[in-house]
Amino acid sequence: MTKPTILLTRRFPPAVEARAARDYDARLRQDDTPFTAAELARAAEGAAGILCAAGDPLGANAIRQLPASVRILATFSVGTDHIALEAAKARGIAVTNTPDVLNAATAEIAMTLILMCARRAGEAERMLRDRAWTGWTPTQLMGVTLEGKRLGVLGMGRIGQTLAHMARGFGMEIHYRNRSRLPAAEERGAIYHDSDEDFLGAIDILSMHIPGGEATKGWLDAGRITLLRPGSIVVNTGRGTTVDDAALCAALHSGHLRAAGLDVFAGEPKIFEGYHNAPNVTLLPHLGSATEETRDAMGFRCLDNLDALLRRGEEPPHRVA
Ligand code: 8YV
Repeated sequence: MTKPTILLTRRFPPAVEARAARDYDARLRQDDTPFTAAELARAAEGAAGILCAAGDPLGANAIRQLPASVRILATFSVGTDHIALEAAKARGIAVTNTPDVLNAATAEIAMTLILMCARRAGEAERMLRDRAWTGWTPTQLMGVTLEGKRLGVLGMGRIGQTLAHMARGFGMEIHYRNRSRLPAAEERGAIYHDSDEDFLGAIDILSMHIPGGEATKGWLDAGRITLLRPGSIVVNTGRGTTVDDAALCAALHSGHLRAAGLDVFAGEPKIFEGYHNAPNVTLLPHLGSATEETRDAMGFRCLDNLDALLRRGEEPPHRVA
């Protein structure tokens, strides 16, 4: 039996590329820069599946240009906001994602940012690198301790719940805002809020885990930031588009917010200019899922989905469109 052809749009972990090459006529890339829409269409000529990632051109226009051979887009991400799902549906192209396998890694990055913000680790590290440390003092770089603080999880899905579990280990009290209240077994004592006002006014640290897209664009705007208590911390590991960057920067400069930790940005890899000189912001380059274990598991999940449709003619297990 001839192997189906798939295109891998980026360089993926070696174990993922090896499995792809074993089971498919796999088009691997040496160059790791994202294709343009026209390049993607050309590279996918004759391919039945595309293993793609965030940053690839998968808007409606690019999907319309894909060759007729393409039956499935398996994205190496849980988020699908970079893909025009309706356009894929209209073309009869299945879309799959990689839920669950990145819960721990992404929650770890949220916890990293919470710790860095609370303990001013970014500022402190920059001070040493700048050769600006003149010696220990009793009041130098005082942060806040996490024990007893109220963590507000916005979007209590799988990643949010994993973070809540970690934060309980630091002695934090968990509050959450979600589309709907979770069953008690998943809530595990976390306090549900049915309005943004209640939620934002009740917490010390906001951790954002909501998807991107039109519905959540600019969710954390000036009005909602005002609802946070003075001295609060904001962390975002979901999607950058959910934050109004100018409003967040203004609240950092005014001191209304103690600190912010961001792993995701609108318009990545460019970031809002104001973040470059805000002293109390910690910036990471979208590291959420970047562990060896997780990136292998994400790639294998993509291949499981491709296998289901292209090698066995079955419904892919993680189909989102
Ligand atoms: C991905 C992510 O690795 O899964 C997601 O939604 O944000 C990341 O962890 C990245 O988007 C590459 O596709």
